Amino acid sequence: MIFASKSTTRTICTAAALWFLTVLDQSITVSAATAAEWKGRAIYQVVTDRFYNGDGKSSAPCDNLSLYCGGTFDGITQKLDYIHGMGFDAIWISPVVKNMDNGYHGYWAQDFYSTNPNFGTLESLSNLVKEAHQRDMFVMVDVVANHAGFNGDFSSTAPFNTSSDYHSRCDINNWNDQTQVEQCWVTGQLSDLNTEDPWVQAELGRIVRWWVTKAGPFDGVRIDTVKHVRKDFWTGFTGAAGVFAMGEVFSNDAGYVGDYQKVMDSLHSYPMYYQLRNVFQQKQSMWSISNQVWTDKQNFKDTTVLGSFVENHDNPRFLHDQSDMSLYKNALAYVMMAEGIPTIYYGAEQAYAGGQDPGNREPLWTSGWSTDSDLYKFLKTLNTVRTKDRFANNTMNIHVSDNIYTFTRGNAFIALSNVGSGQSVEAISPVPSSFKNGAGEEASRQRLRQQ
Ligand SMILES: *[C@@H]1O[C@H](CO)[C@@H](O)[C@H](O)[C@H]1NC(C)=O
Ligand SMILES: *[C@@H]1O[C@H](CO)[C@@H](O)[C@H](O)[C@H]1NC(C)=O
Ligand SMILES: CC(=O)N[C@H]1CO[C@H](CO)[C@@H](O)[C@@H]1O
Ligand SMILES: [Ca+2]
Repeated sequence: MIFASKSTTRTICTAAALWFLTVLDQSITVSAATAAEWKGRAIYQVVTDRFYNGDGKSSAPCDNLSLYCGGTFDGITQKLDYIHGMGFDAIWISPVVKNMDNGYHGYWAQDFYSTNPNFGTLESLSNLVKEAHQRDMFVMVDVVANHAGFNGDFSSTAPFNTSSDYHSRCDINNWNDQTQVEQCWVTGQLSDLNTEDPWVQAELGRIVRWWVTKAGPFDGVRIDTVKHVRKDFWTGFTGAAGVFAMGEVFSNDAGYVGDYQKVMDSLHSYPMYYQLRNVFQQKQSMWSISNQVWTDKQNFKDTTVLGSFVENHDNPRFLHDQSDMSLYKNALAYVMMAEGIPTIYYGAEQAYAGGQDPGNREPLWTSGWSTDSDLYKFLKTLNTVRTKDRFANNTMNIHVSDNIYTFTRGNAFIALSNVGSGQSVEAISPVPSSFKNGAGEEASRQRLRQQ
């Protein structure tokens, strides 16, 4: 039982991690965490600049969400117990490299080997990882290999400082043309790295290796803009990272997204995200979820390690588009209890409701950090159930109808509805007899076949 207790010593699996141990604090338990070790964890997604400024001025609002608001690595460290107290055992933080002006989100790299001074020093970053590990929490760092900052300011970008390190500037006009998607510039502005060039490829591998081992050691990487780089690049890149990798392929097409699981461990569950929005925001039939479960199984190598979510930094928050708290809780319960690695966006626990980026990147310090809020307690309860059943990774549909979705996860029985507050649904108690024999599962397969 590798997750048995905080004091459990995890296996040291790579030479690099071993090297790290000899150089730094011998007492830290480190590992190049694998997919198997991430499976069963739940991630809390932090936008570093918006989480906690750590300087005591915790009530200062942020005047302009397009500029730096003041969050730091030390701020996250100071609030780790707030996250851990909700039951999360992993965090995902923003890219840590030095950015061009106003790159508060981290996706506009200027120096791939320097720490973003707005967030703190390499030392404060290492301290954050160390403190997380002491709480048996994993840390996933966001990394970008597709592009540097914008508008082709090559000479001031390190180490990619010549125009031959980049693709020629062009707009993505035809999203069905994969070569354009890979070699033209995202938004027409982000300097697109020439990932066809062997030196650029090798250097990007050295960079991710450097951060994972030196600044962390991080337990995983989250990879940005995956579909904008040729697929075969990622095998070498994730190999160099040497840890669990979860990538962003922004698409609702399970066939398209699933193909990328050939070159990395995991992807954000974007196809299911769209269905969760349809079902819990628009009240479409629960069959949309059930069908997506099976579609995903046909298109992904391993659906159990996909990062499931209903909100992130790139989309309006759930409560912005649908303010019914009951629907939100049902959506969150699906993310937390169904197959996959739950990924909950910071601020969910305080019922944040921001709209399009950057409206959805509100500072958390204005919330007052209540651990008594309805949703903080709700997420904590779900994490308690999830952790108790950590190894029971089998999920089975029991009963699906337009308004009800029930499934089992190990010994837990979960019933969700999409009717919203104050509405009633058809009776489903007592628990259907099919709970034991999986008849519901077979019925949902048949229903799918008929469509
Ligand atoms: C916020 O900052 C952005 C980026 O500098 C700027 O374009 C915008 O005008 C600012 N908004 C306000 C309200 O000052
Ligand atoms: C470009 O970067 C390389 C290191 O990758 C460095 O040796 C060289 O001096 C840089 N050139 C300029 C013009 O900054
Ligand atoms: C309890 C349980 O069902 N565990 C299963 C989790 O998944 C692995 C393979 O993915 C199975 O081998 C376990 O039996
Ligand atoms: Ca590209």
